[in-house]
Amino acid sequence: MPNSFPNSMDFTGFNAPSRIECDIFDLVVAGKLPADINGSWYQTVPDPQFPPMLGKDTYLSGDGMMRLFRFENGHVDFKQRYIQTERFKNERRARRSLHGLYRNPYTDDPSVRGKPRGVNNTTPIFHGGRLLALKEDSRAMEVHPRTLETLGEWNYQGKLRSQTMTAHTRPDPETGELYFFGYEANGLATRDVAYCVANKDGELIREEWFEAPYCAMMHDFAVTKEHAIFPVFPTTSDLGRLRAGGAHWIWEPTKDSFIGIMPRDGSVKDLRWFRGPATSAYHFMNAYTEGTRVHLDFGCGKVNPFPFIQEASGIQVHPQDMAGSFVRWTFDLSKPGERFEATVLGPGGDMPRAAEKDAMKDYEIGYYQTFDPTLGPPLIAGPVGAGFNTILRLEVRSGKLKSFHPDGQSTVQEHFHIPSQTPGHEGYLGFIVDRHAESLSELFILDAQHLDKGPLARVKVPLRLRVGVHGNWIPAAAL
Ligand code: V55
Ligand code: FE
Repeated sequence: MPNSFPNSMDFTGFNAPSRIECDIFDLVVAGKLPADINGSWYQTVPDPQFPPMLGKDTYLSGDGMMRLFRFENGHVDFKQRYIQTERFKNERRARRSLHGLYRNPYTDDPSVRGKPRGVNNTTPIFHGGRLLALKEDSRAMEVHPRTLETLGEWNYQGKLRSQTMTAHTRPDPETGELYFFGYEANGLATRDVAYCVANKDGELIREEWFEAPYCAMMHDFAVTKEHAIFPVFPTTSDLGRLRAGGAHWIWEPTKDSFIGIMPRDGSVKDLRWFRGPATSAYHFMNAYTEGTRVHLDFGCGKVNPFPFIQEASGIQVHPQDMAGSFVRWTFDLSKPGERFEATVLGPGGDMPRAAEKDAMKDYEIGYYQTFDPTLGPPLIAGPVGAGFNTILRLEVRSGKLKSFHPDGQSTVQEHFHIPSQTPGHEGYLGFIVDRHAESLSELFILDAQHLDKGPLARVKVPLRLRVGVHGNWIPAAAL
């Protein structure tokens, strides 16, 4: 194969394709891994096996790779395997890419017309005894949790009607249910959204459809003990544009943002839409209901941050002008009208995560990431181009912040929270550190409460691990 991966930020630095499937037994660990860390961290990575057919593409299109760090009694084993989607297998047979623009099948090679084009590269979840690899444009793929062998599409035993399933599902830690949705549920650029619930055994017990105000990139949603919250920010699609071979998404700031809220056990007929000016967000930290008020915490940006979407929209925005701040939006269901309140909780950022036990309820602590320009120039990592270099611990009520950053020549991949077995202990944070100077990776483990004190252990990986997207920690007892 000729090396014709483009020189763009999507394929260089820590975004350079890796294409390595491997096993490494017993990684070298510096420092001491706490004895109560036993379980598996799965992470999904877009990793294109071939250079883009059209000469350029986004990081988001890469073939899904599943990564596994398995922690056992102070030892860590590593495994990485491609997810064998139809698309992956078709391209492997042809020894080249057969797909065109991100989420536009009208730009594909005629040999794959009408065939599935999902890459399942965004989030691994473990629910109902199954490990699933998710991406918002298609159904889940099931992967064997030990061998990482691909087992096939998972469509809830043929019950799921939605053509898509979000990469951001919301498990209720108390009931074991999985809340999720699918947008473009009825096909490309449709406004249909499917709201779904699977019970703790992984059976689909509910699927109800509604129409969003317009077709938007609904990347995440939020659920409280009482409500489901659907965000609609103006990154929009259009079937005519897709048919003409254009971009799936453009940023359309003349449109308002909408937030739909319904009782989570009620009906989509009860959805109430709140409304504000154009904003952009990808991920929600948490949400909870307090009496008649619903709180939603997240990093709120001013404009869609992805360069390929900005380019399709004819704009170019400097990273400093996109960040916005970390906010709490509060919706008062006892008041009429479309308005809501916004409070600033911290500096702008993304990749927010709270401990799983705190999901859906009033909570004290969350962790998210930011880019601190004083640490050094931006380094190429992830879909926005510049990777985050700092992890923040936010005390939500007081706004108190603690932070950790590796050094000026490293970026951090999304962190995950590991619960501790010791009562009252806040648990640990783990994340991959991209060492740009050495082109190697390490997995850091920190005490979550004292993350400013630095790593307890550093798991050395003798490879450059291409920047992944999301991951989830599964305790050994759950597997
Ligand atoms: C995101 C990631 C995706 C995608 C859409 O981080 C949005 C946001 C890795 O794929 O397809
Ligand atoms: Fe995401």
